[in-house]
Amino acid sequence: MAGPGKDYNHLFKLLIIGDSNVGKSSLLLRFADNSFSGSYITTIGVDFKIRTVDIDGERVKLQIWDTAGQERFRTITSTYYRNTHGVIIVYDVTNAESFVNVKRWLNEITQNCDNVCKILVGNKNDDPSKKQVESCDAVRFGESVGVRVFETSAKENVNVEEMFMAFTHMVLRAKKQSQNPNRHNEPGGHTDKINLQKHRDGKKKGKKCC
Ligand SMILES: Nc1nc2c(ncn2[C@@H]2O[C@H](COP(=O)(O)OP(=O)(O)O)[C@@H](O)[C@H]2O)c(=O)[nH]1
Ligand SMILES: [Mg+2]
Repeated sequence: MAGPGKDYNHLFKLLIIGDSNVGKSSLLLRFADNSFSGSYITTIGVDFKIRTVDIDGERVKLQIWDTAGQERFRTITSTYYRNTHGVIIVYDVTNAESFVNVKRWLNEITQNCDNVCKILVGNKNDDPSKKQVESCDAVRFGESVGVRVFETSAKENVNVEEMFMAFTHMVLRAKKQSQNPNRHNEPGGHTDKINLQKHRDGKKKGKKCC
């Protein structure tokens, strides 16, 4: 139950980062638009939206921040990262360069946050003929840096809800583990599963990997 005067049990600040044009704002709109109270903060040039979700009977209020174009300069002011619980790093599966640049974003997170949850999201996964970043390469990279990978399409609403919910679970688990470190051996650590988009048409891809 939420405490008196509070409509939530947990409040998490999440960030969405990644190269320009990979679909960060589209992912946020897709996730938050059906039930949100949105704000646009012109003074600091950053946007955030709120969505509250239920996780195992607890109300988790997500304050999800989106950059307002500063990512074009490949760096974001360090105040943006302050008090962040989780960072969503987005690349575009149809743009190999945006995947290469994930390393830079990971470095920036390391420089600005200690102990933050991370998730890697390959967006625009809706046109196989344009795909430049193979799922297996993303998974291999994700495993090498200990970050779970999701492939999504904000355009076709594929895996977006699943990604945000799985990430919220991870952030909540991390909070509980930090409050009770003896529980750190519980199953379900952050590298245990890789969730990629299911092939909706049931067809197998020609290339086998992983
Ligand atoms: N095909 C496709 N296009 C997308 C998807 N998500 C975003 N876009 C398009 O990519 C462009 C950039 O999206 P935007 O959300 O502004 O990217 P941002 O700069 O990372 O915030 C826009 O033209 C979107 O319509 C997607 O899942 N699939
Ligand atoms: Mg944007």
